[in-house]
Amino acid sequence: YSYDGDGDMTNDVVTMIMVMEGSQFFYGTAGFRAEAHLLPSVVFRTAVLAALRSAKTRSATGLVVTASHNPIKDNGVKLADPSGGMLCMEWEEYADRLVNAQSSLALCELVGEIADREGISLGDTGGRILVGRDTRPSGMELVDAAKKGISALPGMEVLDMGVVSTPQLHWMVQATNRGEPATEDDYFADILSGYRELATLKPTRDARQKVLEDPLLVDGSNGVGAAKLIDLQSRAGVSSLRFEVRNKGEEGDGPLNDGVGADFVQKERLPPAKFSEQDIGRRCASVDGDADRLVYFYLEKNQKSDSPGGQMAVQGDYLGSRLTLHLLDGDKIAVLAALFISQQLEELGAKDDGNGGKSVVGYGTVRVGVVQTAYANGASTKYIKEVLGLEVAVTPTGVKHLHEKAVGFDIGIYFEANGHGMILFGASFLAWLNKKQASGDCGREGDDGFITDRKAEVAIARLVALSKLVNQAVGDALSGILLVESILQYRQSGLHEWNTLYKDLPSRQSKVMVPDRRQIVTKDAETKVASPDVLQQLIDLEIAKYKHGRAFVRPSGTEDVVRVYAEAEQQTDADALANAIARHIRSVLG
Ligand code: G16
Repeated sequence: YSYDGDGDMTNDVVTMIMVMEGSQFFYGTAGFRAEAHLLPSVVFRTAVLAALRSAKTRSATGLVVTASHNPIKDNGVKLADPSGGMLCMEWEEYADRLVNAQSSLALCELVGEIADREGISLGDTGGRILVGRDTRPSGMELVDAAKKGISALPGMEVLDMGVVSTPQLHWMVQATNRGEPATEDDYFADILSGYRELATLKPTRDARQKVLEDPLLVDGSNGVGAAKLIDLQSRAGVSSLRFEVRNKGEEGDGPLNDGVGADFVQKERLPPAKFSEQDIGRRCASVDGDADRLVYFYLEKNQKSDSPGGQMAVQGDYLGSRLTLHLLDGDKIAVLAALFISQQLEELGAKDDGNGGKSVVGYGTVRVGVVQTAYANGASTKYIKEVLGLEVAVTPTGVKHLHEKAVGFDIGIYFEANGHGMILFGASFLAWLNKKQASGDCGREGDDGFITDRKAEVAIARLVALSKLVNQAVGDALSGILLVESILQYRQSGLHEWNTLYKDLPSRQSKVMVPDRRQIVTKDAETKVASPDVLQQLIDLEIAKYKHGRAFVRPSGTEDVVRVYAEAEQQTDADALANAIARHIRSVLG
């Protein structure tokens, strides 16, 4: 509690501990999200939890005020654990209970209960919480609520990092707990050092390198990513990294995430605002509102178009009329990264061990795995398993699940189709790479002494550089751009060649609004509905009608909708399957 000079609880704190009567909040896929005016109390209470977690772990934790891809009227709050990853899932239950406690007394009792269970002495807490926010207008007020929640526990230090991307805040928490400098300058220096190292390890230049000489055209979703990308480019100071950023959230630009951003491009398969016929053939990318998701795309003139030219009234006019958008989503990024890593392991002389691992002399088995969700296009999974010969693991939606699985690999590549993901290097394999690089002993004993294996040496240097370039805390669109640009430069190819590595099966995603989405309970990594069972029976009957049909439904953890995914051999079939399932959801759930 905070008290004013007379010992009364201050008004603003009283406001913070009130809960909206009848409201129910769930920590969901990635923190609490709702219309911003509902959130001061939610943020205050979540901040109390961030402080408790810091006290428990005796490490810094993070709190970021953002609703990522949601519309501008929403806001939200997510917590970063001391590792820099998402809040440990066992503590999500505490978050739900704290936020939904119906009185100040119940709230205080609950704080006491958590402290007892976790062995935290409330009289002797201490800790540090890094707080950040995205560009939403409601952000400042909610950061104030967070600061009050943190200060409700004695001895807590708040570090206000200001407007940052969500992945920057996660990175800062990770760096702080490693005892390393953790400012925004340090973040940029870290990811750029990996980029610069990789750039020096490109294969010899040839004429095809021209492919990447144009700047990358980036849709900033009118959010925090736009300014950060411009900053990244100016700090990089290299000609190979040039961006033309549109939708920067400046005067004359539209609202955050409205007809722009990675979520819009990936779900609608439409060009974002301010992209047009002029951009045909250019290398384009789109980030989301808090810059933790990334997709690439390019536009092509639609040959079948018979629609007249002239101004386009709405963006939707594009599709099926004048422009075709070729999407390179999270699955394609995962494949590009997996291919690059496999090539480096080959240069290191790795051999398949017959159990999905790669055997590397001097280290042993290197397990490389790709972690996906049910949204992954079936064609990407097939390519990873059959062409690259790598293991694939499937988890429920939410990077917290994918990250947990990826930790089990020496190199865990995880990406959701929506563009959220990263590459995680296991500590022992990374230590081995670093040691090899430092000792320079890549080679073998020959008749005339030690023969350096230049190929292996370069491959090791590339993998070490990759581990620096990729934000090791959480999926990050900025570091993702450095990753993709580096690999394209290495391959000396553009988006078309990347896109033709494999052909996506046609798919359709849609959202259905129902009175209570939580009536749907899923199982088997969200691929099946456990209840109501009749819904799964109806879905199975629909799937059976289409060649290569696959579909599933799940309640969203960030929006008040049920999501539908359908895949089939033909686009019209995928659309029909998604529509039929949406109708069944309405008829079963109302
Ligand atoms: C968050 C999560 C992602 C998840 C996405 C959609 O992304 O971090 O892992 O894929 O929500 O989740 P759902 O389908 O449950 O709404 P973001 O970018 O919105 O923070």
